Order: sequence, then C-alpha cells, then structure tokens
Amino acid sequence: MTSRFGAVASLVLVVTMAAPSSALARHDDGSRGGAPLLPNITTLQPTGLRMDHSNAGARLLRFSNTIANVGAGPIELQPRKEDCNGDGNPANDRTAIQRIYIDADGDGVYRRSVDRAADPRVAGCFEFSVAHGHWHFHDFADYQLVDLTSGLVVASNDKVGFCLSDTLHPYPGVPGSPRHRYYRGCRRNSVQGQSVGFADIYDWYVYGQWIDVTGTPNGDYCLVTTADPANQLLESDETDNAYSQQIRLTASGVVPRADPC
Ligand SMILES: [Ca+2]
Ligand SMILES: [Ca+2]
Ligand SMILES: [Ca+2]
Ligand SMILES: [Ca+2]
Repeated sequence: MTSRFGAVASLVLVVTMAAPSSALARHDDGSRGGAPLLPNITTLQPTGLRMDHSNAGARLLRFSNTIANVGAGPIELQPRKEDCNGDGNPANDRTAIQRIYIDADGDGVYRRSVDRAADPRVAGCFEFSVAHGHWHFHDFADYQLVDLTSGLVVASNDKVGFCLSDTLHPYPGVPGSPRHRYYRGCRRNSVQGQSVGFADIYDWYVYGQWIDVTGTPNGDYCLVTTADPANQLLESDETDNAYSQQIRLTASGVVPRADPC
C-alpha cells in the first residue's frame, strides 16, 4: 500500500527525472543540448596618442583603439529590421541580435561548418553613422580620462559606435581562430562581428576617435578604454574589457607613461 507520503515522494521523483530534458531549450535549428561557445571581448593598449585641435578650437586627445575577441566563439550580430531606438523611424536603425553558437561536437572549439546552431538574444541597436558613412553597433566602447589622485572622470567620450569587423589578427593561436577574415560588412543588412582571435581597430584619425580635453589642466591622468561598457554582449569574461594607460598632458601634446594607473 502506498502511503500519502510515498505518493508525494514518487511525484517529486518524476518531476526531478523529467527536469533535465525539459530544461534543454531549443536552439535556432531546433536542436537541443550542447555548451555555448561564448566570445570574450577585450581592449588592447591604445596607440597613436596625439593632441589635435578642431576648427572650433576644441582640444582633442586622439588615439587608436583596438578591441579583440579572445573567446571560444565569435561575436556575431545580426540586424533585424525594426525601430530599435523608438524614434518612430524604422529606416535609421536595426535591432542587433547576438548569436551565441553551440558546440555541437563537444570539442570546446568553434568550427563554422560543424557548430551551426545558435541561441539568439537581443543585444542592442545598429544605427547609421552619418560621419562614418556606414552602420554601427551602438555603444561598443567608451573612453575616459581619470584624475590619478581623486579617481574622478574629468573628460570622456561615451557610447562610441563601431562597425564590428575582422580587421587585425593578433591572436591566431586561440583555438578555433580561422585563417581568414570572415566579418567584413558594414551595410544596413550586414552581419557584423569578430571571429575568434581577430580584432578591430579604429584609428586615431577616424572621426570621433577622441576625448575632448578642452579646459582640462595639463598633468598626469589614466586613460581608460572600455569595450562593451554597458554589457550589452554576453561573453565568457566580463572583467577584462578595459585597458588602463597612464598618460601626461603637456603644453605641447600628450606623452604615454610607463607607470601603471
Ligand atoms: Ca571580456
Ligand atoms: Ca529608429
Ligand atoms: Ca565544436
Ligand atoms: Ca559583456
């Protein structure tokens, strides 16, 4: 005879045994299971530091910024046609869908021909950049100048947009890094991204590659360059996205310093 408590115990057992299969969500190809191959975004040391002056008289600290993917899977962003920023105009933006690839063969390494299923998630917005003449993923980086003594941000350039693409290949030894560039489009309907081991550089001469330091006193500061500052993108390590570089602003320009911030 089954007691009341025995029946409850059986029910719990059934629920417990049923949980694993029902907990496996379907991927975009209908398959289930497999571990996610997450990207890992990191910022490399800024280069090409220099001081510039705009026609309007602003003092601009310029530099080249490089963002790399050292994770197990690519950063991949797919545009979806809709009014992402809610301004009523569906033509000036796209929703950016991050695709997290699944390790179908369980080897921990991403191979495009094998690991085809993905989990899509809404990550942010693409917007057309009039200054650059192409489409950007909004808010992919920010640049801050920090006072060494107080730790306060004295000047910044927030919400810097990027067209994510395979520009440089600084880490070809990362497992799964392809030999050739894959992501290279910056059009309205381009799938943007960074392959494993690849990086994207925005050079110092590109419009917007600066911090406006008009009125900032000369002296020593920490230049902090951060990728994915609003954490729009899912990745394997959220703690290594910033690079800190001590610099000195002088009457004649800017000098990188060897001392840590
Ligand atoms: Ca990271
Ligand atoms: Ca819009
Ligand atoms: Ca694999
Ligand atoms: Ca992130």
